[in-house]
Amino acid sequence: MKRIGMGLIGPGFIAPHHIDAVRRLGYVDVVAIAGSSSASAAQKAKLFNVARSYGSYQELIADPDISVIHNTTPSYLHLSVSLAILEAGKHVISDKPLAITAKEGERLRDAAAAAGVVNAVTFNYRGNPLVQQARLMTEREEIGKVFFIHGHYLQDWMTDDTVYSWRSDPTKGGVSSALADIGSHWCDLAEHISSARITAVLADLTTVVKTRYSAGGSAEAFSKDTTVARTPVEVSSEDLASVLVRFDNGAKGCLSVGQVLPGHKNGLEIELNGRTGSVRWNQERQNELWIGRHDQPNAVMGKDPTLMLPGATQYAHLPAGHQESWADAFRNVIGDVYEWVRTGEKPATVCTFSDAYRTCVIIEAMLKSHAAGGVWQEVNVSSGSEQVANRQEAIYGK
Ligand code: SOE
Repeated sequence: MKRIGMGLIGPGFIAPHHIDAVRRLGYVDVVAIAGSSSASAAQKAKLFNVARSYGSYQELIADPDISVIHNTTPSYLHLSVSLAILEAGKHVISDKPLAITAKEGERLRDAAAAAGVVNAVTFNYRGNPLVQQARLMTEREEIGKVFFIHGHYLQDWMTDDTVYSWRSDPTKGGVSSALADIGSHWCDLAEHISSARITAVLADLTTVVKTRYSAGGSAEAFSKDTTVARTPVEVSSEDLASVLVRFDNGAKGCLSVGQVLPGHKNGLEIELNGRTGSVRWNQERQNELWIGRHDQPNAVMGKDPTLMLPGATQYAHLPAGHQESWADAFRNVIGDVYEWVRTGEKPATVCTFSDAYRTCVIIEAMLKSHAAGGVWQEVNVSSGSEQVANRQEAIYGK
């Protein structure tokens, strides 16, 4: 198989998972890493056993051995870095959210369509085998017409007021915290599993921890360094949100999101209720899918490739009873994007810049709804040039 050269810009918290995922594919070479300085990039390159390092993203983009670039910079840099990658005609994989505003997301969607290259955003929970099982069951109407989609994404890593990273700084993480960081995952999953689109939202937001104590610099997410002097910072972004949701197929929904909820680590849960059955998936019990019935006993389906629907089985790599994990699902998402790079055919599971732009608009609608005093806010997605999924000539120079 033809080998593909990959480069990564922004070697922070999530970077090793991108590198691990591409290495597991077997046909991708991690060519180089770019960081904010030559020294930090060189140090990370050594840590990840990568031969080349660059002190600027422009140098990495210009490297002729690299054709796919992963943008794992803090959210405020997504726009400039992804635009530069697209302008160079290279394939781009961006971390979520696509951008810190819907306007920026729209620019990226349009630039990706114009470039005709592979473009994807790592809404990684799509890669879980039982998420795909739930999506396919819903598509085959195994739970009937879906009328209610609800759930939550609850975390506690920001409970302590000494947790302060770029994610709480509106100039770097955007004005939204909980909704943009994790509410976005739930919205993406709700649309992906149901194939319905969120059309309106009504949101109530709260900042529970209003003052945080910054250790300065660019602390990474989950950093708890207690050895440094700290300065107080007033926080404006929400760390708690309750949202009502309406979908274009008539379904209703509700969602709770929080980052300061003691005991909740990575509690992403989604349930779809249809007229003949229900499905529920919880990230912390990701090898199980709850299937609810009114006229039969309920069931918990374990991840088992021999029992899963065609189309979902390839996301499971181990037999029944062998637990798979966050990193395996992440690898699946990255694997699907490289499949698109390799073949020119986009797998249904890939979240494109166009899909992720929708999510930016949904999150912004939630912020607007709250700012207007808690009123229904429509999700107004601008029309743009169609996604150029198969522009083989642009990608492969045919
Ligand atoms: C931090 O809140 C975080 O790492 C998110 O950024 C991820 O997207 C989520 O998967 C887990 O939590």
